[in-house]
Amino acid sequence: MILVKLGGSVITDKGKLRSFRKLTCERLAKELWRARDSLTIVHGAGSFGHIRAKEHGLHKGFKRKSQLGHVAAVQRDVRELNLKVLEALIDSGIRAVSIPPAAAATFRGGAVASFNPDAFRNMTQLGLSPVSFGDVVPDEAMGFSICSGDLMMEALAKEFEPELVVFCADVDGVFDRDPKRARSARLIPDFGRPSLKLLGRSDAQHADVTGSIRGKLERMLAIAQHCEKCMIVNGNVPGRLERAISGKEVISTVVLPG
Ligand code: IP8
Repeated sequence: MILVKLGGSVITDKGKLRSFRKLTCERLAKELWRARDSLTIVHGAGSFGHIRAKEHGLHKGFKRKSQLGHVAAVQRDVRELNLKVLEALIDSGIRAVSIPPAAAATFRGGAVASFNPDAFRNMTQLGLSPVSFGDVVPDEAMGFSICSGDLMMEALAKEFEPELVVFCADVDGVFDRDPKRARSARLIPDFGRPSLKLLGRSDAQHADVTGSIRGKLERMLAIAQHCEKCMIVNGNVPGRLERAISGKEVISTVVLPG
């Protein structure tokens, strides 16, 4: 199995509420189709989730009744995005079916409390490609919480031990500094746990409702323990995703088990 995360910053314009990057998503769908392998896909929420979730503190769980309308709106918005992604995938020939996180997992304190892989397994065995996504989910401790697509990636990697895990980001991989701010930033081609020390100072100011870059990298290091290869590629550059999933050489960061 190949497990792919389509990052929210690639398939949406993260600065503009509910803005879908249709052409990019359609291109990525075509690249995925050419892989012609057993595929499980997870996508981020981008501007269909993060903007409103941050504005109303949805990542902090239930605090006041006035949040509830926003919980409903974010749930609706990420489903709208999910439909758009499904449409792009199906149009490109991938038999994509949606599995929202709460259909397969329960959550406590913002973490996965239990995970039932049956829906993913059954769909995959039939020859379908499950598609999950970042969502607002019921939470046994917090009332509700945000399930990042990365949480689903980790649960799926642990369960299915894919041969390849690919994270599609809006940068070439992991850099020693923020490549969008520092022109001298250097790509780290192989990223292991010791490489965490190479990262610039706290990136908390870039954190979204599902955490900082450092936190996301910690999760990828954990995922790398459950697959043969885990890599980050730039989804904005045509062909990179396709090269990655066909095992060709490609500009990327390979995340080493740590
Ligand atoms: O974009 C976030 O998922 P992510 C989900 O994969 C929401 O981190 C609702 C903000």
